[in-house]
Amino acid sequence: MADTMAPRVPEALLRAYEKMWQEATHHPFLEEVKAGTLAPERFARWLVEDYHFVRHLFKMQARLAAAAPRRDIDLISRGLRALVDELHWFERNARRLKLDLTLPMLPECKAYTDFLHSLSYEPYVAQLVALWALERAYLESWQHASPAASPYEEFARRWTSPEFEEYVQALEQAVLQALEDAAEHERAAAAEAFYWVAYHERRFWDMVYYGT
Ligand code: MP5
Repeated sequence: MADTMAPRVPEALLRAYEKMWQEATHHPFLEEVKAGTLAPERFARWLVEDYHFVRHLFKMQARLAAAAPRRDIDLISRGLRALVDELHWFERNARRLKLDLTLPMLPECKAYTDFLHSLSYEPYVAQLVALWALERAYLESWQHASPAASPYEEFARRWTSPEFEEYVQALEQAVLQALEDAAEHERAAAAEAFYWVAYHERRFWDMVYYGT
């Protein structure tokens, strides 16, 4: 990013890192969810690691709420509330499938959540871009897994519902506004945050599919 201008709109971020984005949102894991052929132990690994991810995302997003300008507070707090419900949802599913949520995170999940926490040292716009990017990655990924076959339908529906799509679009609008207001060095930090989200999303699928 040093000798070029950093992207000013969300679409330009997606274009600038097109190949990485493609890799972050297409994976054998998702193809097998769609076909209903995914091995239960791979699915179980995803569920446990994603639970840890969401626990840490809550903390990251709480800091984002603290840094948010007035215009973004309704949106960010709506997202926070949804994360609390989602933690309960993961816990219910883990109980049903008899999965242990107390095990330590796998290293790739730890690296991703450490990255999320490191964003507290970055400008607000970089934190917001990371949140939008990781939500959009899940929207696109699960769209590729849809319609999912049994027993995975409910999981794919969670991240492909009209409400979730609308949330991702609202985040994209907030990103647009924040990038417009940002200085060039802040836009560069935002582009870097986008890059790392795409990187970690891909590693996350590899981890749950292939193991660590
Ligand atoms: C999300 C997630 C989406 N649950 N896990 C990963 C690895 N990336 C993105 O976040 P949310 O809050 O579940 O929509």
